[in-house]
Amino acid sequence: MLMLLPVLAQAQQHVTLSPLPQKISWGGKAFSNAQKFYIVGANRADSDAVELLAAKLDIVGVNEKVDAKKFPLAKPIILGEEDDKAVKKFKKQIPAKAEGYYLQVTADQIVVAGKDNNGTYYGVQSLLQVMSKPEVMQCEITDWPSVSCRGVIEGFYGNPWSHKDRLRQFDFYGQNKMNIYVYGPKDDPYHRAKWREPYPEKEAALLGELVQAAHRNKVQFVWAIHPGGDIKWNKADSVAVVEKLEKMYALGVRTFAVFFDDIWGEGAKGDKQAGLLNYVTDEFVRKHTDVEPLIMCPTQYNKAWSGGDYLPTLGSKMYPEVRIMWTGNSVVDMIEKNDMEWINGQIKRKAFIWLNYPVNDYCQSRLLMGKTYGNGKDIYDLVSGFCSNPMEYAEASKVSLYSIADYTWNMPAYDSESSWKRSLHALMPTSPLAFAAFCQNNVDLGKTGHGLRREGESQLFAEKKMKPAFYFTAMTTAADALLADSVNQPEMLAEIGPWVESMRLLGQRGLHVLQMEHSFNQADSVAFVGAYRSQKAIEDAQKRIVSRNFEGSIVKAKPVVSGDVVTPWVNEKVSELVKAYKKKHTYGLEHFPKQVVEDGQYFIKAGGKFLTDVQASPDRTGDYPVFVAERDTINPQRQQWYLELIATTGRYKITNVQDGRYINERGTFWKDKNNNPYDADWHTYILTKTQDGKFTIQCADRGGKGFFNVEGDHLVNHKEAAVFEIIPANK
Ligand code: LTM
Repeated sequence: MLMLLPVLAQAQQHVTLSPLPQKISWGGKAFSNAQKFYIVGANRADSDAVELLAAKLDIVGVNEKVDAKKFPLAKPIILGEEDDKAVKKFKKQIPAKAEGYYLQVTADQIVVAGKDNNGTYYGVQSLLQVMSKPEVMQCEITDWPSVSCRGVIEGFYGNPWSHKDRLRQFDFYGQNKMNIYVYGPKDDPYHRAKWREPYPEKEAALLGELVQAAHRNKVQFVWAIHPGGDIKWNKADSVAVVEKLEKMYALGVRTFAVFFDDIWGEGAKGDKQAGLLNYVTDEFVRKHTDVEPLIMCPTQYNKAWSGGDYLPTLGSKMYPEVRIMWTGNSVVDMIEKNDMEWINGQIKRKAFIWLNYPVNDYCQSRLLMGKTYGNGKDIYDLVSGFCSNPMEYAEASKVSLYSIADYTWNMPAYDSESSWKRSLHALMPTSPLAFAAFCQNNVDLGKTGHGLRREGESQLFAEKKMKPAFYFTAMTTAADALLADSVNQPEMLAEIGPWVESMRLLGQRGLHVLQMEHSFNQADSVAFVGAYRSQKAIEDAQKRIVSRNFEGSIVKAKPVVSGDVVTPWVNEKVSELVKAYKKKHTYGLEHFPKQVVEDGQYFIKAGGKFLTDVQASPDRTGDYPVFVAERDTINPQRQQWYLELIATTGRYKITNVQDGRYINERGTFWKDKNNNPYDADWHTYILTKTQDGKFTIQCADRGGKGFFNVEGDHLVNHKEAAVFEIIPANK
């Protein structure tokens, strides 16, 4: 038995394994990693584990056969599963948990003894990590997973991952002990829109290849069908589902899922869905001896959307072995113990978590590269599986997936901060610090309908722990380092490249804005205008960046970096400086966005009536300004609007003077007063003066190119423009 020195162990431990093992202790140096080995037990042990060892270590013999004369110093790796002869002596040390393993590294030998095949394979994966440094330390590990199904659901809208993306993912899952991958990209037509049709031959062959690659990495490949959009609840369609699954079975798939998310109408009926799942279980799953129980995604897949007897119907009518997916209290949510208890009670089984993070299909301009935090560390006994729905950027998603692997393997020990830091080193070993700087600036989603926010974006800047000049320089330096590293990390850089470039430009722009400030303070108008123009040119270049080219019509994202911290800071600084400059100087005014009306308070009139903020709804949410014939003499400010030119866009923001609410692109006020995000892309307008001195008001950028028009007594967004009088309020 190893002599373990727990205190010294910390100092000597050169490797932090990931996912963190359940029990690990370290001893002194065992040998160098240039060591040669032979495998004892290779003929019975898990063949993927044997192959992995052969591929990664210097194996000079298998099944004890080693030329002792030629390799007198070769050491044995004793390998096998619980009942194999080779590991018999270590049976007691093997944890009594599925996928568990015992690993021992001493100066004389290595033992990898798995509870089952996956266990042996995971033991080898841990061994490879232990051996990743030149000096290999003695150690003893007893390990098993917290959650039985740990992995990824490719379930997003947008560009499905490529074949190569997926192959790289499976290797990554194997290395990180994730054992399930659910195939359900919304934009694969044969998954959803054309669910009845078989895959064309070429695509079928590729899928077959994927299944094998997944299995080699001990990853169950789950193929999901999404028939709910147009299913008829009749025999023909039930048979069509089974026929399609049989085709996927022929390609090697052994676990299947049926999805009913994001549908309504006929397809959304709980009793019919339960009937179909039972039919497929009877007619397909149970007719094969090697098919796992089904997984289903319900239509009411989160608490906010639940109601009626839908979930209890699934719970009582669907065979208990069918696993039911669940995204939490809302579509995008982190999962806690109480939530699990609630849903498990409804469906009378342990829910299978579909975590909508780091998916970014609803906030495509952002990459979600921050810490993965917020899920309870006490839910491992309450879930039947835990899968993360990632971004369409497969490599970039690995920052979070690395932590999902860590979390699901050893939940009680999970630490989001340290896991995140380890992921940066693992994924960008040649430039971890630059990658950390990049990830720190790509954390938050901004305001979205789903409401999830992620904290810590550009923290050093936000908390003023670093001066802006240093911060901007650090951004450009980190971006340069990463772009230069595209040789080492081509796949990652191909995905994040546009954001890296955008970060580089943002840093540069920030430096020019500081130059503007300096020139303003020095009253150097030539330098001020020069710096303004430079930052503007950089901003324009930044706006031209789009994410990688995709085939077909699927949206390309316009990268946004530090969208809630550094970018708004820079924009506001430009506006503020230009405003101040215009008050004092006349030089170079033609370079700034055209001032169609001076910033100030105005009446806005159409057809002789005054646009008025009547505060129609008692809690002041969801209402809209209306045109009123009379001047409001009691609350005159309700009819006064503050028009302000945004120097970075040349568009105007229109805010009510009485209560500060701004008009959004629909001509209304934001519907939730507590969630009233101003966004210059949506909520600003181009004012154009007509020949008779009136104005048209056009929505701009993401708000579409429509104009404000008048319908009844209120504003509407229309392709035809109405003309408005914009009259200074002091007249
Ligand atoms: O979450 C589920 C069950 N379905 C869809 C996903 O396909 C999508 O990726 C996420 C995030 O937008 N939201 C969904 O509703």
